[in-house]
Amino acid sequence: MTSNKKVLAFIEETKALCDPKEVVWVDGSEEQLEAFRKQAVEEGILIKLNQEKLPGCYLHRTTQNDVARVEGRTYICSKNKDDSSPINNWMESGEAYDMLKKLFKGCMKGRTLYVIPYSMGAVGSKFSKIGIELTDSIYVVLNMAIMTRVGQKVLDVLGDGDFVKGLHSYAELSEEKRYICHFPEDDTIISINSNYGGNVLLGKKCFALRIASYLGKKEGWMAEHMLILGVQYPNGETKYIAAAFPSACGKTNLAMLIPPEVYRKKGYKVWCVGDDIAWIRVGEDGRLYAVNPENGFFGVAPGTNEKSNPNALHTTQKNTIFTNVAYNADTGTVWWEGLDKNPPKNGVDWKGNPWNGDTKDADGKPVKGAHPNSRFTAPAVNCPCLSKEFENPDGVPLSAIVFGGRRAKTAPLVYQSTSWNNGVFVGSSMASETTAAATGAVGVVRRDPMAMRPFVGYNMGDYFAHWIEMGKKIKNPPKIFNVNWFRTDDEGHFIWPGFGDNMRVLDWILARCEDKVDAVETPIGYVPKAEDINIEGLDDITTDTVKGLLEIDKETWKEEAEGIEKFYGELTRVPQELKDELAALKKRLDA
Ligand code: GTP
Ligand code: SPV
Ligand code: MN
Repeated sequence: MTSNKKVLAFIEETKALCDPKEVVWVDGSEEQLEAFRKQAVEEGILIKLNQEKLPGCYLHRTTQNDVARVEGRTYICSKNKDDSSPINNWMESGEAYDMLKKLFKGCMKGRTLYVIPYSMGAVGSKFSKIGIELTDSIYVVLNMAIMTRVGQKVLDVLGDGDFVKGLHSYAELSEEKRYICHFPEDDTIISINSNYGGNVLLGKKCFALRIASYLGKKEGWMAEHMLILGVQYPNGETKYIAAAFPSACGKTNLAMLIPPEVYRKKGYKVWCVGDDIAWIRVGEDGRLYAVNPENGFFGVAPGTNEKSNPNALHTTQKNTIFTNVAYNADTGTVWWEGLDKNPPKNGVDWKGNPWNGDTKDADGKPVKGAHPNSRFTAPAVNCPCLSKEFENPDGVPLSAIVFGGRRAKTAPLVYQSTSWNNGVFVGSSMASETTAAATGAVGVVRRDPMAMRPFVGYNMGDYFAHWIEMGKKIKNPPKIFNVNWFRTDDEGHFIWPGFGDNMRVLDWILARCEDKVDAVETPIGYVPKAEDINIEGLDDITTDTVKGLLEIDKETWKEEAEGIEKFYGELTRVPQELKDELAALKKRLDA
């Protein structure tokens, strides 16, 4: 498979520590993957779904204590504490290795150790990076084979080169002994006692964000929690946008957006390049270029339906692994809240209990069929709106960068920052209500800079400084915006229709990038004139509604500025440029 000494040594070390019964290399062939699927079904890890309705599709249920990323047990490990962030967990590297070694000792006894060589980015492209994940989980193998490019072809490209080491064992799935540790200084990730998504598919958040953000800082590029999409105009031209929203705040939905009829009739199309992660570099022409390093989508199932996101739904109709959704025992298919109005009559919920749409718990409360963070793992090639630039190793040029989150009040539907540094300030001060994508309380507003709070592999202040530094290198920087699809009325209903209708906001954003539309200057930045948001074909939205959505309440924003100041106070190494931006905002609000 390979003569790379570092790979072989990594495997030998792991064998000695974990004591697996055998080592199996993942070669990436369909025959081998099919054998793995068969084995996983035999072992009860996967349920084979109705192959006529859902060819190549399987269902997996995790243990009930292992359903989301565990930020409380996710660590950045470095020599010095201040090289991580006060808002993230830190462990001294040596201490962390010692602690983990004890937990891994003999943990794979009687199990198979799988070797997964994988490439983040198109295999062999100059911006791609290679990882080797060693795992005892066949579920991880099958998911990694969808989410990344895996197998012998990756080893061939690796040759004698360096790679990111990833070691994973589901061990005992013990919550108390669960650790997701990153050693950016050693290109190493170690994860134990989970078998869920972002905790264990080490190419995703662990490598492509935490390790890669650190590499990006060192090497002069950026790893961001961003979707990438292209808006194709009726004249055939396509403009690209990257957008950072926190987990479960609408990246997959926006990335696969279908424009409303008024736009479709004119010939507008939207193409998906990526739905979660962007690696961004400065191109020779002084613009920013973004690639999606992943090869599949690990998307939130609940709420995905024929109306909200038909492209995502279509993407999951073959060769997909569903995790923690409900099972329809009559049809051999899957169901989740918000799919349609026909929950299975003879179903099984995500916990494995008999379930139908009317099932109640002991207190008479409705029981959910699917976990709120249930997911689909689907190949990118399935996506009907996949961009033809998906595999382009040079990436796509960005016209705009968009930040956004869930804010019931405060943030308007959209506004534009006034400069690169002001845009970095807007990103750094983002806040959003927490979601089910991570364990912990849901719906609590927290600061989530650039949607990267859980994903920066080094000091957050240094990360901000890196953004400022990048700005100096970009001759033609993209314009930076902020959006909020989640403003609510007094009864708590979302005011903006969202989903496909977000096209109307993208339209304004791109018009601003080309100086084709005016804006109103406010203390926080440029806001659209209400009449410049196209509401043609929307039944419940008037120009007055849009006015309301764009309103900026000075008193609320003064509180917001206080909140930002408090947040900066919790960090170290916040660049002076951002403190200046904050001071200027306060001054404008007081004027
Ligand atoms: P991660 O995969 O965790 O990074 O999530 P994501 O950012 O890709 O979020 P996703 O697109 O999966 O959406 C998460 C939830 O937000 C789903 O329940 C959607 O239904 C909901 N959502 C997405 N877009 C909109 C929108 O425009 N308006 C409203 N109201 N809800 C939305
Ligand atoms: C997220 O939480 O942002 C996700 C899902 O995309 S996970 O892979 O678990 O990180
Ligand atoms: Mn995500």
